[in-house]
Amino acid sequence: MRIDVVTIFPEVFPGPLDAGVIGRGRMRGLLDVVVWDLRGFTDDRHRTVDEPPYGGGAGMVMKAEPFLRAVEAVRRAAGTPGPVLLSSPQGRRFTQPWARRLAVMPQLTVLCGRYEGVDERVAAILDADEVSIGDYVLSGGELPAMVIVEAVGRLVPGVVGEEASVREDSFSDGLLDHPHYTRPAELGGHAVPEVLLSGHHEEIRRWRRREALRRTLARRPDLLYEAALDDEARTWLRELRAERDRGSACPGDRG
Ligand code: 4GX
Repeated sequence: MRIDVVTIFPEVFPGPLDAGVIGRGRMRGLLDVVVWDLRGFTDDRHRTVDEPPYGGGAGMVMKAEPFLRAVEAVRRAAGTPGPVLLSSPQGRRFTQPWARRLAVMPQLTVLCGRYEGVDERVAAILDADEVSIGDYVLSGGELPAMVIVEAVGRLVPGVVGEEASVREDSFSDGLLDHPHYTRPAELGGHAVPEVLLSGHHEEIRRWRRREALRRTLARRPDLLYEAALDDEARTWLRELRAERDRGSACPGDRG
């Protein structure tokens, strides 16, 4: 897979994308990250990428033409053009299912905005999807672009060596992951749950799934609306909700 990134700060790449699983995936040619300097697509002496907003107000807005020219160059270079993303707090939330849909594409372009944003016509003309990595304000789209490359890149077949670790990840079934433990078996008065030392694979599977449900209910009940739960999980969830509500004044206040 090829991911093209358009930015006014090309020097911050590859940054963390040189390390670990993504770094190795790039080295092995499974993933190609190509970074483009937006200023290379300006046409004035000052290499201007921003202008004051029409209608007035604070800050600057990124001009459309450099982005449009950059994407034209990306499309010429990439051959097989894929979707264009624009990172923005106004975007739809980036999720694991979205990452999975992107990971089957041969190519992806991520545009990094700065300042107050990017001229609205960029997304309209390029049919770009605005994508938010979360509800907080950053000063540029470079970190979101890296987040997207990391989340999508590790889903490209072969990038993560062990297929099972992608399959068993948090969110793979729409729930949070279960707790993990490693040696020593006792630490600061905290013992590893007995069942994990028992060698009973079926009991371990059931414990993990139940703990994943417990955590999801406690921390991210919103995920339970979307999760595909089988009969076993729905039964446990009823038990876990009852357990929780026995200790609370106002059941129903939570998920
Ligand atoms: N998830 N930012 C983008 C400039 C900007 C604003 C509007 C396009 C439209 C962010 C986030 C994020 C800060 C990146 C503002 N560009 N991006 N930048 N949260 O906060 O994606």
